[in-house]
Amino acid sequence: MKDALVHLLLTQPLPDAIDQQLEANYVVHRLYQQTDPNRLFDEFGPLIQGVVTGGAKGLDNATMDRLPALKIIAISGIGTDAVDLVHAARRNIAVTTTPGVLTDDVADMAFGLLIATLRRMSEAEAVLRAGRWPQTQLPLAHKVTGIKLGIIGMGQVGTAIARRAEAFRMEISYHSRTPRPALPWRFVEDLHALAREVDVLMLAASADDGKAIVTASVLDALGAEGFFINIARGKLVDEAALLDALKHQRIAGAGLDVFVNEPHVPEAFFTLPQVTLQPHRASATQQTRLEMGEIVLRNLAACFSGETPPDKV
Ligand code: 8YV
Repeated sequence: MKDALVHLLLTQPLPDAIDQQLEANYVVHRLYQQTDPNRLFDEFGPLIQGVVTGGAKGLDNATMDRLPALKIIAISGIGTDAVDLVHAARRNIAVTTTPGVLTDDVADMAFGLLIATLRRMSEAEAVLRAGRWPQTQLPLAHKVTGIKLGIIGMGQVGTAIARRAEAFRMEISYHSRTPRPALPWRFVEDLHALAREVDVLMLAASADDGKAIVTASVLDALGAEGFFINIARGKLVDEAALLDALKHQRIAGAGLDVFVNEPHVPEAFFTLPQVTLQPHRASATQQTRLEMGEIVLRNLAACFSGETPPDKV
């Protein structure tokens, strides 16, 4: 039964089946459909008790503070870097995520980008689609099987990527805040050393402390033969340095699902044939988004029946 007292704010669309369940149980306000968000906040801000948002979108403090009755920020995603957890805790607002269910999709996308980039698939497809195959001599690509892969971040996603890499007989090493001796892969304490020795540097770290770790000097260490793949967060990379390294062929190529200022991507990327680009799609499958949505529903239900949401961070 619809509890007319509970108002929710959605910052981005959810799968239809999830949206329908929200509609059936709550009063739903859709921020992404508003031409004048201020009106929504003025009229309903004091009533809104729950926000459903994405990992990259999160909720900024100014918006949080326009919602005085807020009890829960339910993230449909695993990243909490776009929510100020300290600020939320101070206001006694629960923050929840959707752990576990998107790991495989993100690792699959990481591999898709790796293969597409090393094999120059975007560039070759663009030639074919433009009808230029007959007159084009494409450069040879880079072999994928057996390469040296360096993974930054060895959480669930990093581990899933490494498991896939084993099937491709890659030589796997990783850098992370803490070594994980139970895992079979080689830990490298110095990120520059890791970048120097691998063919592909794969970024799979969380962005909780918000600062760029893949800097100009890390890209220089990766070098002109090295490729960079990012399925984590744009802000973990010095994007200007990445563009510069690509433009001047100081690295060989990049596969990117994430950017600093999404959904806006520096146009300079579009003209680089050695780059594969995706608009933050790593978890964007019907199956996974549905599972993520179910977890959001269970966290909201727990919160509004006075229980601790099961996926509270
Ligand atoms: C989603 C993400 O694309 O989990 C995350 O933190 O960034 C992605 O899986 C995002 O949450 C969209 O809902």
